Amino acid sequence: MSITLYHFPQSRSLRVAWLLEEMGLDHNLKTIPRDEARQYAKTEEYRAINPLGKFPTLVDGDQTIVESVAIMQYLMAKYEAGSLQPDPGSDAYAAFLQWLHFGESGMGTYVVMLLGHSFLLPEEHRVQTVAAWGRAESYKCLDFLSQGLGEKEHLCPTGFTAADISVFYMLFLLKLMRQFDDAPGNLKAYFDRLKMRPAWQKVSAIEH
Ligand SMILES: N[C@@H](CCC(=O)N[C@@H](CS)C(=O)NCC(=O)O)C(=O)O
Repeated sequence: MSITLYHFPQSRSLRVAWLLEEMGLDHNLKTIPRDEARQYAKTEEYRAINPLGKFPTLVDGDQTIVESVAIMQYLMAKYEAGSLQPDPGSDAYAAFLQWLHFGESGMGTYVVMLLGHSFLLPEEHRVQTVAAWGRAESYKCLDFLSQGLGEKEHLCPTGFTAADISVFYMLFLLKLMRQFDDAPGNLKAYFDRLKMRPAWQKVSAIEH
């Protein structure tokens, strides 16, 4: 069985690319350069794989799956996840699932609101109050994360897990937007620690 990840730089496919590296799973990375991604997403070839035209998409043999966090759960359930997820029967698993999903479901909406109304939309379609709302809600999420992290090195008491990968991506987006400077100190230190992981350094350097 061969695994192919459709990836474009700086997108949520980074989560999956990072996890694949941490798991040491053989895979093909089909990287679409950033300035070609929107065009490629509209092609018949890609629409046949992912009718939404979004990234990431993972193809694993006969399985095709979208949604970055769902793909992460799928990979960890199917292959050897090691310490990247706590034992489903353990106390740490609840915290793990919470943070794994919080990275996308809890936080994604607000960060994307800020991103859309500050950068992505054409200027004439940007609404300042929506951007401000996105920023305020994103910062509430950062406070919640900061409390959850406390003095720990990682979100789960068991150490580095896929939940850190999920959440890190949202911090990365805020950082790209230069909206991370006012984040709580423990989160800034957490971000700086995670970005030193060799697997992140490898996947974040991929441009095409
Ligand atoms: N919730 C989805 C979001 C997927 C998504 O919106 N991906 C963005 C990149 S981060 C995308 O493909 N954007 C291209 C577009 O909307 O044209 C996930 O986590 O995979």
